[in-house]
Amino acid sequence: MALIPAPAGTRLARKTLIALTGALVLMVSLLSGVAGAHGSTTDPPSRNYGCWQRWGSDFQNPTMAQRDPMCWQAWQRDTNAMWNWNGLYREGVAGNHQAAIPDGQLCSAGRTENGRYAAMDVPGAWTAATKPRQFTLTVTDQAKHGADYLRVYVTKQGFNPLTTSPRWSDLEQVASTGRYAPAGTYQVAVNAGSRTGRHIVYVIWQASHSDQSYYFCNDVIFQ
Ligand SMILES: [Cu+2]
Repeated sequence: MALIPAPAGTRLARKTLIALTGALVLMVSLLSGVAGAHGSTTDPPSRNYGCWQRWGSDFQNPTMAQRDPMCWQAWQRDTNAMWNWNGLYREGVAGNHQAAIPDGQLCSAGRTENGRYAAMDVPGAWTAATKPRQFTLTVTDQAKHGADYLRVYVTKQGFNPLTTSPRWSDLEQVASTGRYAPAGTYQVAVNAGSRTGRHIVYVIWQASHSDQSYYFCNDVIFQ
């Protein structure tokens, strides 16, 4: 009896089940690895967080190429940047952010992690959050690192995020905070002045547990 081969359909089903189980184990380990660590701007969403939030459960959907093309190119370039949306940081910068990050590479934190986040530097029609010119920005800290400070910059009026990856000189600082005790979220009031239209809000989160500095590009459209 044991020598009678299983019908082809059964064998296929068994192979599929094994493949699915393997994929599920991989997903669970990736997601649980992400869950306890680091953080990002979540409102407005950073490029890295927004692409994971919108497409993490549907990242192979080819309609992303039309509906959210900058996320599509990011997912195509390095899925690890998306699964690790909360790991966009550098270590040991000692507060010299401008020295550590070259112009044109602000959104990838100077191609940190061997360029894992390089797709964040590509200019284009990133999905942008509509915001009033005075709004509250939220950084989510899953790891409860705390913050020595948050610094918030906005691109100067006239800067075009559709065609240009920002330089430091394209930014104006609009907020700078003191320390935050470790918590799940940190908020800061932002006043973007008289700006209108599409802008990049750039955030530096200096974590307190060690010299770990996070850098986020957040696309907004001011009403
Ligand atoms: Cu961390």
